Amino acid sequence: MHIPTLADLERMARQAGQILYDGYETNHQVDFKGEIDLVTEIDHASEAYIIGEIQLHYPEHSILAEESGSLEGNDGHLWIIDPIDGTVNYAHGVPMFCVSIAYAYQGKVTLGAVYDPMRNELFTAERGKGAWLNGRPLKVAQATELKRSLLVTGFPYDLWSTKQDNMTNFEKLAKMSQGVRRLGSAALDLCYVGAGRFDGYWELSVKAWDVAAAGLVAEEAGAKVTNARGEASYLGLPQSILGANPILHEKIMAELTV
Ligand code: LIP
Repeated sequence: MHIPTLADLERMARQAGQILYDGYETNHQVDFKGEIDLVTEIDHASEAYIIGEIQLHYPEHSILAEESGSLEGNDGHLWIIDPIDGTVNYAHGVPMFCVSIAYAYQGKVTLGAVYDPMRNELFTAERGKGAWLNGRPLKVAQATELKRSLLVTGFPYDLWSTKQDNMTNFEKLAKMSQGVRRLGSAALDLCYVGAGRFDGYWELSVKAWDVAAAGLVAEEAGAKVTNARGEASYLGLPQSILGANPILHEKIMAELTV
């Protein structure tokens, strides 16, 4: 069966990123999936483009996409798509968002591409071969002490009501590290760990499409990426996640209340 190459994902991510870039400062049609969980017409346009490309070139493959849900096909070949990761930022004109495309073969993500069109930064990874930013190899930061680390996290869309609001973790780690940032895009958070910009990222409730591609980028750059309990699988729905170099990973995990 026809399977994609990393170059195929790069092309699709760049083209979808152009859709995001072209629509960035237009007036958006914003719909609400929840109190603070929104979607714009550009999310739909980006996702329609990506799904169209997959169904044209890989018609028998399965797809899991944030806005369209699951499109069943041969489950040995699964595409996991976030058409805009950082949708709230995008809707408010904050230039911190990306498109995320992952391909999984027999349940394991093998190819990933995360594209930030505002910075023209394309993060890519191929399992067992490495991770790159615009073609340059990536390597995680080597900080091993929390007090010398810059961390990043995020908060769920049910923040107003959930008991798992991550606030205790945020305060605790903010007082043990050089700081904890909240960018609003899980995919960029995790890619920035891979790039050594952040030393660690955790979040208590992310979706597979937020982190499938960026998790591979971080892993192939040398990070240990698990759920927040240290279990290997982090692609359940929804799932916690923790990524950092192996030494710091253990130190962050020891402080988290999940
Ligand atoms: C977002 C994540 C972010 C998380 C938000 C939301 P979206 O994804 O990237 O890290 O904190 O709750 O899940 O909705 O922009 O694709």
